[in-house]
Amino acid sequence: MKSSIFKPFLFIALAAVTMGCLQSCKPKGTQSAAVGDASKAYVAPGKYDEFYNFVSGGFSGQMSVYGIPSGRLFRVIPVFSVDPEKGYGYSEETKAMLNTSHGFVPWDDLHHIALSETDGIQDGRWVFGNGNNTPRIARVDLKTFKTAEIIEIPNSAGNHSSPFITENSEYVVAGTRFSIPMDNSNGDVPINTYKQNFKGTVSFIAVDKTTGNMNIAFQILLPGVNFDLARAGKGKSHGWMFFSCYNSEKANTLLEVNASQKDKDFIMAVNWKKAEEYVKAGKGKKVPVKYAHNIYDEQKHMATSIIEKEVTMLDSKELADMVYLMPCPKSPHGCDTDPTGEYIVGSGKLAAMIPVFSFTKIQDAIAAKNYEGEYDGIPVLKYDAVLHGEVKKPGLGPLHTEFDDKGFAYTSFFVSSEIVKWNVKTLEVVDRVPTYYSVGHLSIPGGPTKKPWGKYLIAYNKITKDRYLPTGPELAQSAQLFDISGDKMKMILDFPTIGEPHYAEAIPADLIAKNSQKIYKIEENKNPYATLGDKFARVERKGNEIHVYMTSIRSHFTPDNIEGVKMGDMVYFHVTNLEQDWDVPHGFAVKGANNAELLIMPGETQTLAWKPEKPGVYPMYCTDFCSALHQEMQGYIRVSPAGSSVPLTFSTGKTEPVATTATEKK
Ligand code: RUQ
Ligand code: CUA
Repeated sequence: MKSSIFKPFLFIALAAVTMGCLQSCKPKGTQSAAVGDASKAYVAPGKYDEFYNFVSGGFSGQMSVYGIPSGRLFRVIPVFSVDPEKGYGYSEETKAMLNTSHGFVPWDDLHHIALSETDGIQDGRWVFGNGNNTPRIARVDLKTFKTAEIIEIPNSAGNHSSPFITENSEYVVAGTRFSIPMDNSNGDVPINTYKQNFKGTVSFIAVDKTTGNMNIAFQILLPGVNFDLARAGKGKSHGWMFFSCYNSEKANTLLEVNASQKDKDFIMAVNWKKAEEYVKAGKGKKVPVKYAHNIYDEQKHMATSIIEKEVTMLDSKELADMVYLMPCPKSPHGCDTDPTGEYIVGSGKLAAMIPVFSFTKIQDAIAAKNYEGEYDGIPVLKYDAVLHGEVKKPGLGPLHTEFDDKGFAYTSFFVSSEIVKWNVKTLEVVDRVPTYYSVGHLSIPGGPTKKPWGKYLIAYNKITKDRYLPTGPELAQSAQLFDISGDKMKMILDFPTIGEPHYAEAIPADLIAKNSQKIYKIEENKNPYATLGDKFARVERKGNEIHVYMTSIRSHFTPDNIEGVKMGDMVYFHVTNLEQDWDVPHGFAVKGANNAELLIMPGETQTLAWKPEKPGVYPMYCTDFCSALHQEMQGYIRVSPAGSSVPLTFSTGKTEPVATTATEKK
């Protein structure tokens, strides 16, 4: 029955593919079936959600955090973006987070999420995200939900197959989407010398077990193809990383045609344990590069940025037994490994089936040197020798696959706008359900790990069309929630997302909630500009710099009257929030600052820099409703002309004149 419903559509859509139409098609007559049973997604007021969902924000450069099953938005975490709500990228302490080898870059395109793992199970410590455009990997600390570290990736462009993580968080990987001339070569070459001059790399970024701090352990120099996605092996395939590659044609123009010539591209299998041996044996070349490494110090409440100068490069042409290629039809996008680590699923965007590779067969084929040839010096394994089997006629435009806890895989189909559930061992399709519309990534709690938690599946759709009230030319981006606890998938909720959602991960709430930090301890505040009590509040002049050491506590600033600032001065408000209660941030804003507010957490110090543009009296106030007298939490700062003799004074609670000048006497 299933096939009779879908065959006509499959036929039409296949015809569309052959005609070169790869836009998504909206399934006909689906609108009536598109209303879900939301009672299963209902979380009563005051009740908690069962899972956190960390969702990439695409071209917003952010990450957002939702509750599942309610779809309630809890937080937007700025990562590769400035955020006026939190002052991230605006405060002096956070600006360095967005430093790169070519300066301050306050935007990026964040596609993929990776939650840290221990023994192949999500451990709730960190979440990683990639920046595509200025190749970067970020780490967000899940105690504070703040971006804690950003590392730039040299020799890379369009950092897309990133950041995928190994089962003990040994590494997050980053693969270049664009092949390019390497950073330390002469890049001024004709574009059509692609085949001679362009190379690809993948980077293995080691993650410190205790601190989470990242460093680029090594890069692997590879043929000039495009790397798209990646997944770590797990269990029996731990020690391997799999990357999908397209453009094995090495086209440098009109890729939609020229990179779709060959029947098969590749899944690349990297034996990273072997790579580690080569690094240890000194087989890596030290390559001069330049990349920024930014770390936020939790005690100083301050980021530092250093520029690193070198990376270790392993050449795939010279070092044997490290990299293998498996033919994969046709322009593969997703590359996903099942919970056992035995099966590797390649999703060829232009293929009408899904190939599933077997790790055991890959090992056998390598041992028997069962190659069909070489590609730029890298052995290409025989397709039939490594194939577990193909999922036949699953749908059109397969993109990504997630796994549940019962041996099933769920693949998203962009062109036919549906999710298809299939049995990983038997490769039989057992269920399919439409999405509204044109799904990209999928997420099942624990879906990419050794231990999927199952229960829900979330689809992140590319097109919303008629799902929500219109909001002008651009509609809300959208996710859809499915109940997968039974045999059949059931849609139970639509919810809008921030930015374009790509990959997301979901994790049981208790793995994170129990560690969530409530305050910063004031006695641990090591910010060099901290003011650890009202009595230390002061204003100091250092040449043309005015440093205001200010405290905030319900409901006043100390000091709240400042005079003696002169034109040409740069004023730094170093505001320390003395509160030691959960959820009592204070804000800080001063009129005329061409910047953002500060939002200062309890026990934290943050700094706003302000250069006054003309003499006058400027109000300042707390921006976050903090008590019944929040509206009274305000003050003034007076700015005088450059040559003025107004002395530098500051006070709180003083009403007599603090300064007298000739003009005021009149
Ligand atoms: S991608 S919609 Cu940038 Cu992960 Cu597949
Ligand atoms: Cu402090 Cu409002």
